[in-house]
Amino acid sequence: KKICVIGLGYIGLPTAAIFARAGYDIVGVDVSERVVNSLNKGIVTIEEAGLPELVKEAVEKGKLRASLTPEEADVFIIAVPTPIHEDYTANVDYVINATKAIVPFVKKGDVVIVESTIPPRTMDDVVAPILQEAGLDVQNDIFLAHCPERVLPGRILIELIENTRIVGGTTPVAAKKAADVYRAIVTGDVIETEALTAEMSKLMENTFRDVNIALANELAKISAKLGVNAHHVIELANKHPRVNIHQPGPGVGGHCLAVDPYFIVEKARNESVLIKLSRDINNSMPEFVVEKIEELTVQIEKPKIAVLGLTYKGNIDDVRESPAIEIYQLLANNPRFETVAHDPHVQQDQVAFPLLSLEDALHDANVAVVLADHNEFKTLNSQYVASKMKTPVVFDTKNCTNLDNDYLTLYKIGDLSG
Ligand code: SAJ
Repeated sequence: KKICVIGLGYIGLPTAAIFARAGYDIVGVDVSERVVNSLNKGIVTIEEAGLPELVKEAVEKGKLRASLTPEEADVFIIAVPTPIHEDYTANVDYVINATKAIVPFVKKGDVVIVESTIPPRTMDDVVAPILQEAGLDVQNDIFLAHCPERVLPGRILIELIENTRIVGGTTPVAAKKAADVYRAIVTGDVIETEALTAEMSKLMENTFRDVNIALANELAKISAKLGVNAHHVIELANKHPRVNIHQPGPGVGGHCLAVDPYFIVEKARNESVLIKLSRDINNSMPEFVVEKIEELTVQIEKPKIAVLGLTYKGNIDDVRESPAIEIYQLLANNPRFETVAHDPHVQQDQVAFPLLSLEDALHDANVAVVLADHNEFKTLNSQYVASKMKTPVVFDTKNCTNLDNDYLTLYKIGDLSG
């Protein structure tokens, strides 16, 4: 069997590699020449545990290759991004373009799967009509389904195989045919449903998390006001068997949690009150962090702030929608501060400002603010940090460091008592 995977990003590439390992012939399609050329040399351009080895092997065995244009195949998997417009509505242009690009190659009996996260009704209202208008009968001749990806960056290769998959067909037969594609590689359950239910369940998974994080972030703000340690409160409340308060932080980033809830809001604006408010609360966290940094440095004339961590979460290289970048910019735009940044996982060409080594960033700094829970920060040594800084103050917004108050003053997002 041959599979054509459109979009060789965080989802498409690992998916392509796993199917290739299972013995399928895979052609991966991407609009970027750089991505296509590197892949054909067996080189991976994204950071994900285990991926370089897997891709290299698949390419060497001739099971995986890349191309700028789609080809005939038995199965088409569309895994392109769905970014968000400035007015917080979904931009499904890449999904539309990918669907149009495969149209000339889709034949009777083929399975067409959209993995990209999409607003509810996109399969029925946008994707199906494109294929239909091109003369393909989506009720009978081809099998069209939405199978949302649900993997966690950093654990993609494990979760692609072990997680339960939801397959929403535009017809029951399509659901079955598409589900069978995944059953060849997935050890978790593969559940068949309708396209709209699949679209909505994917969006609600991330919305559930976003709303719960908003609750934790609100608790952090309340705790700052009342002078109570939010981290202790969470730990104790979570001893209850049915309570699971999430972790407060500098905001919610990434291209999933910070985006997907808006896809629901867009389609049911008046009804999505809590969902919208949660987005607003999480979006307010960078400002909250900067406010606290201002409070910590009122006495200092031109405080030097060392921003440690720019990715949207720990141990990845992804800076998309990262609240850390926003915090850096808020600080850098404020002439009161001298702001420097360090991130061991980010390359200089990913950001528009200079990246320093840890040592240079900490040198003579007044406050070090930890914005990502990278392993490198979890193991920071108190004496080392204190020895480099001018005034040894650390603000840990991820509650991840193991620094001790003997050598420096440690503030946390949920505990600003110092
Ligand atoms: N965060 C908190 N507090 C928490 C948990 C997370 O502030 O208690 C923050 C993180 O620091 C980060 C953001 O939330 O900025 C999102 O991180 P995440 O690890 O929760 O999720 P993502 O965006 O990397 O991946 C999510 C996952 N969804 C769920 O866990 C429900 C993943 O399974 C999805 O596949 C992915 O979105 C996606 O592509 O939709």
